[in-house]
Amino acid sequence: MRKTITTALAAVLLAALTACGGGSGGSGAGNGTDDTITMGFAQVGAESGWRTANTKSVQESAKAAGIELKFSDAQQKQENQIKAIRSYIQQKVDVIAFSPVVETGWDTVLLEAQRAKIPVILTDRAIDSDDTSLYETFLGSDFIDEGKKAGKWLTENTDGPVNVVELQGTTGAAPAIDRKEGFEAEIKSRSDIKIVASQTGDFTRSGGKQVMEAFLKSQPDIDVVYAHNDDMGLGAIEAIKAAGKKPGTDIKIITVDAVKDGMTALANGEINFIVECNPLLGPQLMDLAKKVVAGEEVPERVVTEETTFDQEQAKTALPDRKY
Ligand code: GYE
Repeated sequence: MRKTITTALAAVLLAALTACGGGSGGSGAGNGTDDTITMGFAQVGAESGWRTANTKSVQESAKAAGIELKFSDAQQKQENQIKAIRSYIQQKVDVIAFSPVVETGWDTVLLEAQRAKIPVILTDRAIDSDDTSLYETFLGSDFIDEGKKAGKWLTENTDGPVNVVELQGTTGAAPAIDRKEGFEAEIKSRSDIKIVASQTGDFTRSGGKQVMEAFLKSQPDIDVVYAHNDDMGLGAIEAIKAAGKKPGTDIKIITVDAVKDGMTALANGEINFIVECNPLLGPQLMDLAKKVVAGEEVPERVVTEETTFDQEQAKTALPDRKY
């Protein structure tokens, strides 16, 4: 943890220097005037119900923890996220947290943060880099496991032959890559289950609807939709209904997330199974940020605990669902 200690020392030195010079009127420790931690958070976008809940959790938890939050929305574009991170480096925030849109292409900007001695926390999505010194910790779900849970339900609840169409998340994003991988690994045990078509719907409702419309035209025999998130599954439901079929019955639907709209469709019988992915990462993120800024040791991986829901379980869970 040499890097974090250096970071803490640098913060103390900077604070001392600024204090001698009379201060500059900023509010974050990065500006050197008080002990308030300033966090720059580069969010993916506002593509789904999951993301909306995640953003709210981060904003509310920062407030509760007394952390000053600088927040940006990258509209699902990596270049926007890189720009946001660079601006946080320039503003000398105390810590940068971000949820990388895609897995690759981060080394340059994260090296810039490292040189500026600003610690980085990955939240929700991981990066694919050999240099693990570029970030302090990664807080989020095990997406491969989520894909496996979806595949397991399918193998245990269907008789063959089963034709599956897959609605993938954003191309290159960790949850899209891993949910596909976990699902495929699990259905391998059943040679009568086939993925007959697979395409990205970009994690959005409109994307899921559009791709499903095309699948319904090109695939004569669809038994199951596996959507990498609820929103794309909800879009697929619209397309299936428009094609005169009954979602949940004529075509079974499996999704990931378990946000309120997804859980409602599950309880109503239009979705068959949902793997939970918890978006309420804010409180844990703020705890980790405080530790990292203080130069304390943190685990390099913090995994979120999650469950699954069938239709009956959704009916029971829905009234208390927070997102
Ligand atoms: O499942 C999806 C969102 O990264 C876990 O991103 C997140 C995913 C989530 O758009 O709904």
